[in-house]
Amino acid sequence: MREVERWPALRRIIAGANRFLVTSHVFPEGDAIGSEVALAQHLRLLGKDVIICNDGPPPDRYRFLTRHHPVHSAESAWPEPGWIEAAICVDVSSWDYLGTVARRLRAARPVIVSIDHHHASAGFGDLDLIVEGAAATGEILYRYFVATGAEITPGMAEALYAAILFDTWGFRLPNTGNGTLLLAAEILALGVDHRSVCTHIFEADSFPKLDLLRLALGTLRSECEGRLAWLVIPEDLFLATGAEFADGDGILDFLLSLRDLEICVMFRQQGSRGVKVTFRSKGCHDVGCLAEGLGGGGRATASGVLLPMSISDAMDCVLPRLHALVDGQPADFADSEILPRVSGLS
Ligand SMILES: [Mn+2]
Repeated sequence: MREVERWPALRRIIAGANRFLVTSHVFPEGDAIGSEVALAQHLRLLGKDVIICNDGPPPDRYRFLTRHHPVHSAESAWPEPGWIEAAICVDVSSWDYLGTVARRLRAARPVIVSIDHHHASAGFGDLDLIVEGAAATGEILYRYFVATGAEITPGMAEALYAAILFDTWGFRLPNTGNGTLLLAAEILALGVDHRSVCTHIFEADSFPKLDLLRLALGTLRSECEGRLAWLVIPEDLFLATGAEFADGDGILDFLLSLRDLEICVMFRQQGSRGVKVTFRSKGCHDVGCLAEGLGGGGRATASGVLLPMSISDAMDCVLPRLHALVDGQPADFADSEILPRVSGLS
């Protein structure tokens, strides 16, 4: 079913409930938080009560968005039993990527909607609005607001613009198309300061994050005549720099500047939970399918998986698959036999 045909269904669900939980994936970033905040403001304009709760708290750099509507961790602000009538999950359509929110949502049993642009293989909510061609979930929301004649305040526009700017990494990634730029121009015209959003998203790094980048680049290796590159962030690099796990976000994108590179990957220790493996492709290989085969998920050009093992085991597991992908050989790995269902996102 095309997206426009599902919009009346979304509108009906919104009209039929008064108390909404809005949520997104673990480690929420620009598209997740921007989409949540824009949707929450839309629901507030309709007179609904809204709480935004994620697995964990939002990174500080998104304060310019959370001033429009607060974004909480589930632990600090999960509503009382019976409060949630409908839950709208943005930028996620899988129980695995909801973290602790999944267990709480399953217990609350509200009507569940997902609005997402990631590849989704199975039905997730009561209504799944998956638009894989969209550059960001913020783009889907913008199209919904326009199609339904909803008011878009400057605050909503800023949140939607931040979502699209983040997921295209400043309109640089392969998901950026003619339509993305036209739509971004429309959103800017609603009163968004482009430079201000860029500053918050791309120019808000701490010194420990840059220090982490310096040490992480020391582990950089290139294989397959430069078509594959990878780096590693073990726990001791976090300890040496004082950087947090989330400070590793974006480090992999620096590798995209390498000439001849087709795929890059980062192995990042996530405490006792295992190793977060993150993939980027310049577009000629589908790293979304690769991550899905490992139990994770994402898009063709940006994906990830959390592997519950050591960094060296994760490298032994992942690098041969990448060699096969880059060399164009059909993969013959018995994915499901080695790996339990685990979570991860780009
Ligand atoms: Mn997204």
